[in-house]
Amino acid sequence: MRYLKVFAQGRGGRDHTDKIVARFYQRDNCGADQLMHEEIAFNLDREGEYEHGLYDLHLSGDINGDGKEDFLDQRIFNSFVNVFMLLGWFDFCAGHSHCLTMHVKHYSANGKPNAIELNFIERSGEQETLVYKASAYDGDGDAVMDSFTNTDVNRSGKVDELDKALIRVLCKFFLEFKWYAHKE
Ligand SMILES: [Ca+2]
Ligand SMILES: [Ca+2]
Ligand SMILES: [Ca+2]
Repeated sequence: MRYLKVFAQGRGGRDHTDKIVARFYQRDNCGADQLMHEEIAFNLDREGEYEHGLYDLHLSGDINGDGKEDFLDQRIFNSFVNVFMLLGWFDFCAGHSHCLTMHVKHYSANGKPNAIELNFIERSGEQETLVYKASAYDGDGDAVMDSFTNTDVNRSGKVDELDKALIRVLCKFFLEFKWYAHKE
């Protein structure tokens, strides 16, 4: 199984995000996780202020697996990072951190992903706690997710269309990474 783990690092609060790290893991049959590649987006502002959409990307190469290292890799990762930041799923308190993992949960008969799971995890030392999860489903088999769990993913205190839009767009970019094994 392949999955993606994303987290932000900074000096406190959502306005002081220094970088966002995305790690692409592969889990073998014995349950051991292997880090296959890591991508980083640094905040460009020297004051450490979060400036929407402005990142200095440090990519390992061809991250969408199309055989080319080009602007498309940059564009997908930049877009993904921007949506991830809208979740506000970070906590820079000492000893605590938040991360999001995403993986394809299910495939349709034609081998296309038709369910994606998002896990919102809090880490404290070596301990990882699943705080909540969200899922997206593709009902009509075109590999575009079209229904979503009622999850307050941006922690606004209510579940509304914005939460669904965030899940939908996150899943869209996640699928563009092609970080899944066909028909597990
Ligand atoms: Ca590429
Ligand atoms: Ca669909
Ligand atoms: Ca919400």
